[in-house]
Amino acid sequence: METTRRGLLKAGAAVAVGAGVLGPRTLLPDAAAVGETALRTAAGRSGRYFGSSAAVLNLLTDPSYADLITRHCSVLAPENEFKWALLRPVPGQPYNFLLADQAVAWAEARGMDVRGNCFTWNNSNPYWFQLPQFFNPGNALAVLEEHITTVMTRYKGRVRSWDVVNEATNGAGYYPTPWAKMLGPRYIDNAFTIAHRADPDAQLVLNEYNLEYDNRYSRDRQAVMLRVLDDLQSRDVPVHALGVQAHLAHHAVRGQFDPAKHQRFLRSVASMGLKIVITELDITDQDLPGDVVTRDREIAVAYQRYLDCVLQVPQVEGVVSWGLSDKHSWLNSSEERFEREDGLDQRPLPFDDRMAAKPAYAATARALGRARRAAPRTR
Ligand code: 9MR
Repeated sequence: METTRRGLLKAGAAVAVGAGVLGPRTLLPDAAAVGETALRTAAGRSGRYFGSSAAVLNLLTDPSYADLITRHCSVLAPENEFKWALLRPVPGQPYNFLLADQAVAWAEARGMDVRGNCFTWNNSNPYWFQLPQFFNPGNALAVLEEHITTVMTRYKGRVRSWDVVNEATNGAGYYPTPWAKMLGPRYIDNAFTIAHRADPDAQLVLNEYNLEYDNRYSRDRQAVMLRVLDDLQSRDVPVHALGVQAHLAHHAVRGQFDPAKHQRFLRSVASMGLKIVITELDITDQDLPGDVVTRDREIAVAYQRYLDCVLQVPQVEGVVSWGLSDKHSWLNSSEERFEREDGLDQRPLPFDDRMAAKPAYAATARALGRARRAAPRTR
């Protein structure tokens, strides 16, 4: 996530503080009523998958978290292990596949599919992208090709879906990522073409954030995204799915989310023959009071609202949560912390920091349970 979005989420939260909480509480099931159905089982009933990101070090060192992910997920998205800075910290030196290999092996041992996040992004890049002797307009395409080809060839047939291009747009057009600066916006064509050559069977995803709301910023981003996808298709660029990150904020799901309009946007994407993956779902709670019961209830209402909307669209093929327990959410990690004014940890995920199901779990299970049947998978 980059600065603009962080700022927006915080600004929105500040406005919403003190606005009170609303929501169709009576519609919410509690965890006991749903039982503790595995979320992947609930998702499977409509032909979908349910997954989560996780840092492999957390999976290897926190057995209760490993059990939770194993039980509920049919897809693992290694949270950072495929990022450029980790795989290729030093130019000219061998790749460091240690953690990525462990993550893929962990998932395979449990029969889980893997989602790769991500190749080109503005963030998580190695320091040498800033040094012209290593990264410049003359060699950027070769650097891109070598990297994507090496990584995808290593995991060919083992990573089913890749976020080839991440966070490429803003409300006005293309976001000035290092790639856009070096190669112009056609770096997107290059990245997808290279990826398709490396593993023709892999699902190739354009992954984007803040496409969800009915506010000006999100609407502009949706319009840009439809244009970008249309342009890519007109040039036969092999993009197979749109990744909708769904890093949501409670106040925005409550006040700036119009399910009918969002479905319309998703259907426009689907009408282009593309699939849609919900790639990074979580819901921040800065605007809510500290009281855990209220917070958890309102976050669950937001989960229900969002998932009931997107799961009516058959081309939404699956949901990946960005972490499963609040204990390991990036929103609470020291580097990325999304501060609440009261200093409390965020509670953005379906399970609490002791791996106990929260109302958001029940809301997720219920939304998955009444989802419309998914269109058949093509990849
Ligand atoms: O959750 C990830 C966090 O641990 C990392 O420090 C951060 C930077 O690499 O990336 C976070 O994940 C991001 C994902 O890769 C792309 N979409 C936004 C996610 C949240 O920033």
